[in-house]
Amino acid sequence: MERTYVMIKPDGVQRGLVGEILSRIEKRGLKLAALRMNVMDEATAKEHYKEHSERPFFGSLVSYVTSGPSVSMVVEGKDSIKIMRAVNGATNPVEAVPGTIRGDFAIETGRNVVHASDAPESAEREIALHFEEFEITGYSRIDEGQLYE
Ligand code: YYY
Ligand code: MG
Repeated sequence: MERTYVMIKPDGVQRGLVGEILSRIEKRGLKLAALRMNVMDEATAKEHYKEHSERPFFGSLVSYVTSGPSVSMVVEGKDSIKIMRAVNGATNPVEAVPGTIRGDFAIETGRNVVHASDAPESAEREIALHFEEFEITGYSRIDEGQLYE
């Protein structure tokens, strides 16, 4: 089973979207393997977004993700990385189609509510950055026999 790192950013928490977003992930059939709310510290945020460190929006991105509580999770399932990118929708909400989280709940790229890892290497890196291995649970959901062929 593939794992990915997903975050509900501070705007998602402030706007009361935590339950809605977790529900979409669960209903899709993906498993919550780890789940935590905290205020991300600046060093962790800079490390998380280090691929963007030279971009003009880096400073505001780091202030935004550290501005208040966010929800971090490890999501598990077959093809979970690609599925979560699709569930979240396009980075710029203007391009995100309705039915996606960003397409239903966001307007601007700088307040796009959610994050999900974009590839196996980034998923592994981001999970290790945000979670200790002992925090990640291993269990089966009772619907797995119907979800997977
Ligand atoms: O992975 P994803 O979140 O969909 O987009 P990235 O291109 O990795 O950018 C990360 C993050 O940076 C994006 O979710 C919002 C912010 N951002 C921005 O504020 N302005 C941009 N022009 C591009 C990205
Ligand atoms: Mg990204």
